[in-house]
Amino acid sequence: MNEKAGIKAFIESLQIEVQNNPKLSAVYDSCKMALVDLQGPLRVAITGVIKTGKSTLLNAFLGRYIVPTAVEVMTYNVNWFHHVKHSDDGKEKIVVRMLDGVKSEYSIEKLSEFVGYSSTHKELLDSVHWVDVYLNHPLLEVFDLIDTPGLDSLMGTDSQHTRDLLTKEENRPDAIIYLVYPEFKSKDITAVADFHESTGLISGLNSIAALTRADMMVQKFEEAEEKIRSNKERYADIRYYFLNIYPIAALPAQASFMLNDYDIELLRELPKINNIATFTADYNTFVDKFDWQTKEIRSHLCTLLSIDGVRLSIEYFEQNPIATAEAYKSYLYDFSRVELLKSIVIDHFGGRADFHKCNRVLSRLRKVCARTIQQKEIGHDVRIVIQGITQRINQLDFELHQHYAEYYILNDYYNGEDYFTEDEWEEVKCVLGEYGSEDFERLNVSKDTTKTEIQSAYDSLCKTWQKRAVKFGFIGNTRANEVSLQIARIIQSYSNNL
Ligand SMILES: Nc1nc2c(ncn2[C@@H]2O[C@H](COP(=O)(O)OP(=O)(O)OP(=O)(O)O)[C@@H](O)[C@H]2O)c(=O)[nH]1
Ligand SMILES: [Mg+2]
Repeated sequence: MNEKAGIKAFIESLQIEVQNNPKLSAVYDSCKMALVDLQGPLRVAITGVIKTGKSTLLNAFLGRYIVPTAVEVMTYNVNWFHHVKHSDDGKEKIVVRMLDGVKSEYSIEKLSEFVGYSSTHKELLDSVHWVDVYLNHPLLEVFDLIDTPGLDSLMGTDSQHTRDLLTKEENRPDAIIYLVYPEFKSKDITAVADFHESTGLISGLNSIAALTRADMMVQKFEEAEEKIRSNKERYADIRYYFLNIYPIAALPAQASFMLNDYDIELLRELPKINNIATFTADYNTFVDKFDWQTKEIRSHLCTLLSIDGVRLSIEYFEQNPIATAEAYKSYLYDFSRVELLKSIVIDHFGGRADFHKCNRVLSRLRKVCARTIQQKEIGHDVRIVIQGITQRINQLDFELHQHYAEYYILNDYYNGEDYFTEDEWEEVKCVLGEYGSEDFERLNVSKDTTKTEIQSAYDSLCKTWQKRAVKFGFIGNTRANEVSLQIARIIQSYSNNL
């Protein structure tokens, strides 16, 4: 039986054991919630301060314009995306959940009415708790995706809704993608630290950051990467919060499925116009002062691409005047690096879904037991029962630690443990899969390395860690000694499984 199945079986039997004891009703409720959680997909929230491009990235991930986006503050309520197979009638739809508990269903097209900000129906928006969206998309088979209002929104109760929703036990996401633009600022650090405190959630194990809108930077991705480097130096805490920070440009990815053939033919014409660089100097010049097509068309192109994307397209058609529309769309999509982020998210979160879920379920159950045992009125017999349950939880937790030893080692890194040097930690992160779980990625060697070479690299790395274990043992650093031995064992298991 695997870990998840073992935990599920334990919770099922516990639920039966406590169901008729009113003093253990909280444990019963926690079991019920745990069983739902264990079989549901991992929940990934896209979060960050306002206007970082959260909704645009969500649309880009789904390859469909579903969540409204805008230059002004837009997302007012949480949109929770589920695969259509979880909808009660198997159909695509939205289910609006009001704060008073009432639920109503609408077609997907109505989504913006319930989540997009509008001063005219603010009262309605304020009475929405969140919106469930059921959609037919393969990515949603792996994760639920949650689009959130900006964490620092000043427009009313929306930020509070986000915090309440995301920090409540039953709704808490398992992982987050944190977006920043144009770089990390102290308010991001505050928002992340705050979120971490209320959920205990953010660590590199389940959080990834992305620096967005790289297309708007003069030097594009080069500049974004430089910003990431200097941000990591300036805010040392970033290393504990996130696996890494990846630069992206979600708007060109969204444009790749929003632009129609007519739009593309117009863009192809632009490089032929004299002094085009002057007319595309900024948004206002392009939309208000450029005598080409209509103002509506110019503004439409800027909405889909932004002025930076228009310039990018001019450059592309200058170099590829007869490229097909498909080739141009692929260019936009590849440029965005959204696919790379998506594959990192799938690999990093998807591969660890069971671990995150088991961990969450056990820690929540343990908390409920701890709360219950403190109640004076429960009596001696119930106290003994809870002690027994806690012992079983501890045993399962111990087995989880054995089975997922690598994640607990990585957790030490993200918790700032310094029993290894920075270089040793980098080696640990790499071999334990933080930069990809293929053998060549774990060993940081080229993709075409042969199986024999991989084997011998694993064996030699295993020996290195055994030697380090001896060294740490010799100097009396027991934790480093113990973890080094664990690492050597894990590497040995990779080698054995080749
Ligand atoms: N140039 C460029 N613009 C972008 C990019 N991503 C988003 N935008 C633009 O930035 C604005 C905000 O994007 P949204 O996706 O609505 O941002 P958000 O974080 O969801 O905003 P709120 O929900 O209001 O907090 C829109 O005008 C987008 O078109 C990008 O990668 N490049
Ligand atoms: Mg939004």
